[in-house]
Amino acid sequence: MTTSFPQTPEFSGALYTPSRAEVDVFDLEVEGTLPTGINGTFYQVSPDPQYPPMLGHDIFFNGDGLVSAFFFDKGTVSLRRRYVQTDRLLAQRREGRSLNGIYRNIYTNDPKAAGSNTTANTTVQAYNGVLLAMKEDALPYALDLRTLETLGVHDFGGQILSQTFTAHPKVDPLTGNLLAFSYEAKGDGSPDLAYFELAPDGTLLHEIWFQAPYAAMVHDFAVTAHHVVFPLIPLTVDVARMKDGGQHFQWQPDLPQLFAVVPRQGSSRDVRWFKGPANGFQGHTLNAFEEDGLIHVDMPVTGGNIFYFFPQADGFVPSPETLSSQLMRWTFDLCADSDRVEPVALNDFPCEFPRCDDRYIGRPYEHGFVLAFDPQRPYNPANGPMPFQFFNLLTHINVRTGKSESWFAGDSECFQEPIFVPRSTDAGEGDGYVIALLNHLGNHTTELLVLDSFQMEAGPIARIKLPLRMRMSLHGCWSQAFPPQTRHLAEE
Ligand code: V55
Ligand code: FE
Repeated sequence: MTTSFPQTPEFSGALYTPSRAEVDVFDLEVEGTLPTGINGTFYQVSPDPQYPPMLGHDIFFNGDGLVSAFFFDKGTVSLRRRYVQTDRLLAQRREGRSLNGIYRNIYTNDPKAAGSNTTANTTVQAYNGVLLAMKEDALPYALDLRTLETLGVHDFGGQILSQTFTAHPKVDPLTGNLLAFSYEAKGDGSPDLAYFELAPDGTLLHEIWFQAPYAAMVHDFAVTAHHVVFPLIPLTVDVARMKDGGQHFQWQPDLPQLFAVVPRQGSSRDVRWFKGPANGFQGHTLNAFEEDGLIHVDMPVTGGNIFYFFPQADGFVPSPETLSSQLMRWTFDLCADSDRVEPVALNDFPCEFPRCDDRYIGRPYEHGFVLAFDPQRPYNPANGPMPFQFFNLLTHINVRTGKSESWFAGDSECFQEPIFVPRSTDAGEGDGYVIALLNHLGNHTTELLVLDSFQMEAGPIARIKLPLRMRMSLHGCWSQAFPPQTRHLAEE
């Protein structure tokens, strides 16, 4: 190609310069001791644009989904990276350029763009023998768990009739069921939501369709033993604005943080709406559970619009220094008459990208793992302005005691979302390893770190060196869907 990426913060620097690298690296270099008991695959996905943006600028969330698989096998790790071969990617490759305009606005696309706008760039989840690559604007793509070959759009055997599907599904640890939802489920701007519960063998067990008071982003959700909770972020959708070339989402500072609480086995008649404070941004779910008739949902909440690329109507976006996401607990009482909820703080430092011990999803729990930011720690100004989503701490937080333990990686280092891997199948909650990518802003390198979950301050027990820089990513999963892990790369 003869065009180049713009030198904007979204496309430059150690975190955001596109990588575009589809690679196989057999037996990565490991520094330290990688426990031989870690066997399985860490899958994750990053938006990583195939081509420079058609309009000369773009946002991070609009990049093509590039999936990475780290295969852990008895003290060794190998890496495979492949793009999701979406219709959108294939159309671009045919034409040799980007064909898509602004994020989730098909009215700004080139006529040659694929009919489907999705990039499958937000998370990957192993389910029923395939790896699902997901973005909340469309149905998932299925990939082969081993080769990462794209198998095609996954409509769950025709059972899912929604146009969209969340990038934050959860697996119920008690049943293995996949719990998922759709918003804008009947297309751009539709206020329709749908909840889906699917058995491990792919059978749709139950679905609930209902409507929100208005179309708005529902990025993540929360599940408990008997309920699901849908946070409506005050980022609303307006198709007329989109047709005028405007953004899909607009921040509404006066709208409350809404929540729909729905019984998992219920119907649209059972939906209860709750209202939180205005001008707040509900972040990713750490975990949720019910106890003594109350439903608790734990998530970072930001006092304002953290998505600077989706401004409010008058164009205002708060400056990053004024925003801080704090871990909060929302408690819903279905017996109370009030529809008001006020969050209670669980910690006193900024954090996001929370993960729990997946074996405790939806159950009473205490251990969380988050990326955190300590503004008191040194930051090396030679790295330029602090990038979007800069996290200098990897932190274990006990939400019951409020105690936390962190590791600071250095003045030029940024973590990506961690995953938790239990030490053994019968290890207690939170007892195991925290695995996270670390980007070195100084020399543009990336490592995959392994920490002991209960000894965070001791730092990594193993550093897996990568021969390429990995772009900032979003989400992923730990899966033991197939053995063996590493050796197959050599056998192909
Ligand atoms: C998010 C990310 C997205 C998206 C919508 O992190 C929300 C939130 C990577 O794409 O499309
Ligand atoms: Fe997310």
